[in-house]
Amino acid sequence: MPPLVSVVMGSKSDWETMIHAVNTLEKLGVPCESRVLSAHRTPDALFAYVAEMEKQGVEVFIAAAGGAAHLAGVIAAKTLVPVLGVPMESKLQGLDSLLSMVQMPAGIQVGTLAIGKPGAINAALFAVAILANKHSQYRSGLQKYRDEQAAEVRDIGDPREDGRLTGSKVSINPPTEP
Ligand code: RP5
Repeated sequence: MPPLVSVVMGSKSDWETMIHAVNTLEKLGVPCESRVLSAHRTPDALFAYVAEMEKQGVEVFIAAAGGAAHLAGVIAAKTLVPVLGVPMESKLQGLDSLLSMVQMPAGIQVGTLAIGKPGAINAALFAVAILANKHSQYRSGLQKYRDEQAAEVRDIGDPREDGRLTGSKVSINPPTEP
């Protein structure tokens, strides 16, 4: 089945974060593919890839990059397909990546998600929400994902009695005065 979502990242060092986007797409049954292509190291290959993906009918690009982080903006400049950007953690904790990605000048749109793993997962969910407008079969998967997430939270009950939370650094009970 041709991919509906393409996950592009600027470096193989981004994969340990972006695997969470791909895992989420696969969990929801979305055909996707993933590539390492850089806006500055392999610009010509990137342009050729974006054109090829458009031809194959891809409906969302997810682009991950760190530092100067122009990958999402460059892809968005070459296609009308929606582009979701995920800023990678970096030497500046990803703040450089976030600001670079989110501060696209008016005229070329990139939907920027959170830094790192949360952004990777949410980019995948956002892509599925976009697809669900046209491909209604993905709506039920998204609903199921939310229902399971809600059930996990409801199941916790009193955190003091939940073995899964043992060892958490979070102090549920404030220290009492002696
Ligand atoms: C960006 O530079 C990549 O997206 C990556 O996040 C960052 C560092 O790349 P490497 O030096 O690890 O290849 O282009």
